[in-house]
Amino acid sequence: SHALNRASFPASANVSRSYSSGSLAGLKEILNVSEEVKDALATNKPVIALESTIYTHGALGNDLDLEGIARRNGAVPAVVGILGGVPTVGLTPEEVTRMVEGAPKKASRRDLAYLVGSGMVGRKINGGTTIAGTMVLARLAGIRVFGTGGLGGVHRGGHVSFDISADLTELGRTRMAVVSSGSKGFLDIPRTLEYLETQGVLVSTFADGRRDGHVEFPAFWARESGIKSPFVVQDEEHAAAILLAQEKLNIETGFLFANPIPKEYAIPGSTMITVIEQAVRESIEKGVRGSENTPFILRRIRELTNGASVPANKALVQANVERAAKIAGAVSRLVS
Ligand code: PSU
Ligand code: MN
Repeated sequence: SHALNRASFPASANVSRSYSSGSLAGLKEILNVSEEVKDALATNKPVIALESTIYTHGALGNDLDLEGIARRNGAVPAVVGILGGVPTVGLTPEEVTRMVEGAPKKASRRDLAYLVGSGMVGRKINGGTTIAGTMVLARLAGIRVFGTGGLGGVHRGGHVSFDISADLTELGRTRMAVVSSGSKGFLDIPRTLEYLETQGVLVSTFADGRRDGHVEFPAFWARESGIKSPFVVQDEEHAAAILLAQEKLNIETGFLFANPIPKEYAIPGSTMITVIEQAVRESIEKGVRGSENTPFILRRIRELTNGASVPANKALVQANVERAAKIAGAVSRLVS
């Protein structure tokens, strides 16, 4: 059953004969883009990417209504994931449910070809795409903006363990505007920002009426991290202009647009600190490594706060999706 089933390879997929770097030949047969998303992209309608790890490994529940929020703010939502080995941009809610119930893997950049290639030989695996995995597939589809919760980062002790999220290197190599609430407090935020600087990634925080010198990089549940944001972005149109400037400059690097959690949902850093320290300590004691570390810590934080972290997490993702939709709208207006 491990024998390569040639018949299952798309006939003209560019897999063996004429490999040429940078060519997108064969992509159409492999990447499944929904009709709605395809049509929106072809007609310059705003489209935003949404990730699926949030559903498969984030355990926030399935009542986030991110698609509804995108639509109410003028953008077509494109949930990205790997359904039965097929990389898909524009999953329906039913497809997401099927994926969540079908023993999904967490799919970052390194996992994509394994899951897709396995599907080609009849081993149909589901993959919830992380921010990095979502960026790769959404970029191939031609999407420019992506709304999500919290970016992965350099883990505490990451300068020793090397646990540094592939989200950071992906931002360094893939042009996509990622809207997140900064990085989670369980990460090493100063080193995460250093790493993004090395990768050439613009980090810019929405001003929300604050003066430029007074805007901190947000820390997920908290609006402030104690660290000044490298740059400040005034509004969605400003973000869109930066994105289009990058295209004109032909720089393939991505952006992080940080959107602080809505004030009424923010949890003070001091409240989270003991919980975060316990969750991180347990992950080290148990030797939780690799891709399992972030889901482990997220689950423990949820348990240790008796679920109190969940409404805040939901609210910030929803606010980021709204921002992303508005940025996509501004991009469409600027290029039309
Ligand atoms: N933040 C959350 N929930 C999540 C994640 C981040 O609040 O589910 C996911 C995202 O998909 C992110 C991934 O890309 O965790 C990072 O995992 P890692 O640290 O293994 O790269
Ligand atoms: Mn990691």
